[in-house]
Amino acid sequence: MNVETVSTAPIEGQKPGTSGLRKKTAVFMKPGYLENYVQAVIEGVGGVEGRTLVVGGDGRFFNDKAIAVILRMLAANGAARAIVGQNGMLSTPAASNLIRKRGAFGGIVLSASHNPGGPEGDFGLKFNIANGGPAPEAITDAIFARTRALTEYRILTEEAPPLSSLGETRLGGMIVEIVDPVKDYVALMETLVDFERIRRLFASGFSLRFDAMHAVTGPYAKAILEGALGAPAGTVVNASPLPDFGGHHPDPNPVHAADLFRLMFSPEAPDMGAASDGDGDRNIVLGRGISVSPSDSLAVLAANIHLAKGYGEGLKGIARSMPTSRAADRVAQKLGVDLFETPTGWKFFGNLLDAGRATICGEESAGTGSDHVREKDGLWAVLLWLDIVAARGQSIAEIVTEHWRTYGRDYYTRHDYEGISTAAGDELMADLRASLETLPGRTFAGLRVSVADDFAYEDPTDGSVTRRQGVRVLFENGARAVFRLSGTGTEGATLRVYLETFEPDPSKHARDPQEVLAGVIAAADAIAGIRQRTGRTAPDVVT
Ligand code: VG1
Ligand code: CO
Repeated sequence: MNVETVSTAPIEGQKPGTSGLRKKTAVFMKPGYLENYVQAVIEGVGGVEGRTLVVGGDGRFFNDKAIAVILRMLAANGAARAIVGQNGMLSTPAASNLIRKRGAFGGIVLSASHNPGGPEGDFGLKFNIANGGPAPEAITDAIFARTRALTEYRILTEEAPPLSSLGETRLGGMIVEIVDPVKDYVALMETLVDFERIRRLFASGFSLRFDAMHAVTGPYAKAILEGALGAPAGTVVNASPLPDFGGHHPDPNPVHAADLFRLMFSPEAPDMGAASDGDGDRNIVLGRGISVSPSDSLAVLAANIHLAKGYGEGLKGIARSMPTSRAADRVAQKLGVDLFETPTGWKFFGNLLDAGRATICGEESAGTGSDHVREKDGLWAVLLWLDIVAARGQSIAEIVTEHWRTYGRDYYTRHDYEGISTAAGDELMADLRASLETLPGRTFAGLRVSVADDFAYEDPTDGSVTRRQGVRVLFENGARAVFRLSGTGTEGATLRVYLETFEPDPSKHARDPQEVLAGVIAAADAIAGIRQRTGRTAPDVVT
């Protein structure tokens, strides 16, 4: 085998964020950029000699070329086997499943998730560890440290094999095994939800539209929904993955999945609408005339999960990211199980799931998952909803409104200010942090602050501490505003403002969240000076 050792020098800014390294595609395609980072990953995780790794991505532009380089580098660094999704495709949850099922050392997942793809779009690379989950901070820190000290990388001179035909080939001393990306995932889903019951639901005329947004879930959704579960052909739309996602952002929010949202609020609405994102880990669920906020979705799924086939024993605990609404806390309290509040990003759930302390996890950003893998899982959440709908024989709207009647409603919205200058974003957060001690007792837009802090998390399983995870402001009426900067963007800064308030009275549950939260929105602006500092009069995205 011909290994070339190429001298190189550290490249600035190869720092993994909320979910791996994300950059403009053009940056990733610069000579040596990908190679440097992959070598740093290999060294940061302690080497890959003799090890098995899973490799795949969401099929975006540069996916195949990047995989070819990664395979040559894994082989040159002594890996024993690479398990690769056919044509380089693996959804994030399917990659997580494969790592676990095959007992791999870890995996390299290529995606920038909900960010647009293409030569002008974004690209990303994330390392997942043996439990199938994103590398925890100790490892991402080690990877970053390697990026700053690198002097050479190793790559095979031989070309990588084509990724189109299933089976094993050899690349240097490494076996490249191309696998069907869908098969194992379908088998896993069958153990978690009742396929027979959902089949009967579709046979009875239940209608669904699943929008795969030209991203990786298309083939999975077609195989499961239209194949195994017998939903009519055409249930899955935008089902063929495209390298540029058809020019759209594969983000299942009201802005980028506007067609689906419009349909679900129109007279032609099917019984259920759903969509996933670029790499298949996010989900949004809608009923006729109702969009289920992801925070509510977590709470409803937690409250009903015992009805699903794979969760008859109920929950060990519930975990949510800090900015996610407190709806899930009410369910945990009623069930008498623990509720864990973690920083944003799936990497913080892994330890809780491994330790058997949580069964279901969720984030307000359209992410839900369980202990079946170590990533959030878009299609799984949709299937779980279907199983619950089938078991309860009620519509999505009925299930959600009944949930609110039982637990009260946590009105919730997130306002994103995208592409503001890094300086404005940093200054806003720095000033907020500096004012924390003086906020309690003061009144903004009529709301009095009771507590303000910067969220820090101590992992209950290993004691590791993660600080500065977002500024929380609690008001005396129980409302909450949270401020943080996105860690997945590739240009400037994105400010996320998370706003919520609790309404126990069922006669007040049918209101528009933006109206109900108008006071909290005004108070958040008064506290942080958003309009004045960003020059924006309205958020770019409201979820
Ligand atoms: C965002 C979301 C976060 C999610 C992360 C990765 O991070 O807020 O909840 O875990 O994306 O999701 P940030 O730092 O931009 O707020 V995905 O589907 O992009 O892998
Ligand atoms: Co994603």
